[in-house]
Amino acid sequence: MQFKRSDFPEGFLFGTATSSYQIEGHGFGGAGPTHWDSFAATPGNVVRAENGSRACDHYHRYEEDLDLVAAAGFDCYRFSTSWARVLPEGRGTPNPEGLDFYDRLTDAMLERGIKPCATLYHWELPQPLADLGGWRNRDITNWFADYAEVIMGRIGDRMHSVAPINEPWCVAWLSHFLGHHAPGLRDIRATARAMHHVLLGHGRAIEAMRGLGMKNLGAVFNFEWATPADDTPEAIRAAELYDGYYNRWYLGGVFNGAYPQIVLDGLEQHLPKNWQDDFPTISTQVDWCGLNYYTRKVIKPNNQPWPSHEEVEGPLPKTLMGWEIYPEGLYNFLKRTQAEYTRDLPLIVTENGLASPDVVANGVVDDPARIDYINRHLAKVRQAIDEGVPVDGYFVWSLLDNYEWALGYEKRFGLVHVHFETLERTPKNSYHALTSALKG
Ligand code: PNW
Repeated sequence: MQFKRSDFPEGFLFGTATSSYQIEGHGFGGAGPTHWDSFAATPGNVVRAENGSRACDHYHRYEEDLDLVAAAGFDCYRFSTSWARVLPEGRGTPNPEGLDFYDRLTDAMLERGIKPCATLYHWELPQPLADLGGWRNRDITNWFADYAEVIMGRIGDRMHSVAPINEPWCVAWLSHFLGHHAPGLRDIRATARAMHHVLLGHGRAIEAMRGLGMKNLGAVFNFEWATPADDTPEAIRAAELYDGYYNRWYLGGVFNGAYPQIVLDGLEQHLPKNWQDDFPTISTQVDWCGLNYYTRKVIKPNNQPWPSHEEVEGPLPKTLMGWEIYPEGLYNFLKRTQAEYTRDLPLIVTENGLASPDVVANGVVDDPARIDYINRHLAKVRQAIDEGVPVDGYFVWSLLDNYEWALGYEKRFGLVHVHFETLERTPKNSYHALTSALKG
């Protein structure tokens, strides 16, 4: 790595991130079924119809995995709790084994001097709630707040930070409009409702955790910088609309108590009645804002139904996901988020990383692309800090190669290679480089 810990301000936190369904293994230990199990079982949704039933078997290997987090010199570990493991029916009676697991996991972090940073929803909705309409059903906002209370009632006293929802755009748009993630819908009305309910659920969960006396509560968004394909007014407007429903909708709701008009123009008719009345809860005070950043998109208009635009291939080098590498986008978001939405609140880069073609050869995994990607993005974080943006931390996605959702186990984002038959962990060269940078 080109950077050293001492290049960043005193107290800047380095971490790495994972999520429950992507690493733990599911369907045992008293956990209930989730909509990702059923989505993955439907042919055509996921590469080779793979699911998270075994994943990295982190449920049984979490001590070894936390040893890896600690040995690299990370300050924090961003993990998620599985709603279906805590509440197998989604509501009602908690699963004691599930609560015990997160209790052990928390203590195992603290024993290693790692700060626990929790996310309550990283996408595996309990199937019984999916059957009731999931994020389309306004009742989910209450079920979610109840779940927040149950899990944080058990481990909340030991969390460094908590965010209710990982990436509201993915929960709403990717899953209800594009159909790429569970529940796999392509329905504008369902999308609009999910876009609103996911933020109301966020607000209700924050309020529930405040009720428990918790502090350092935040929100985690995923952002893609929208670049117009050319400088025609039509292309500029198309990129603005993309930016509106991808990025600004969620920031606007949570920090400014308002949705962007350019998106309302296409969606308002599908929102639930009296949606404005929910803003006091949606925009309840949070303590920090997390940004997950990977790439940008180049956008051009088309003649399809709203939003009447499409992505075109950009000219920049790409990762194995086909995502262009564009570190400037992270800088742009840090600057703009502070200026227009979060002002003095701390910003945290809660995810950044890439999929690369990593293979183990003689016990070594050489992944220079990952080292370069992290270096280039951290340089942009550094630049934003120098210009006065209060960025307090940076998390690499991900600790382990894991279940990459619709792409199954094919795409590897880990600092640590996982052999999905033997489950053997092999730290990649990026892991070793980070270790030297953090400890050196
Ligand atoms: C993030 N897209 O999600 C997630 O938080 C992780 O669970 C995931 O593994 C990581 O990025 C890498 O993909 C996204 O298709 C997943 O646009 C997919 C998309 C965006 C974000």
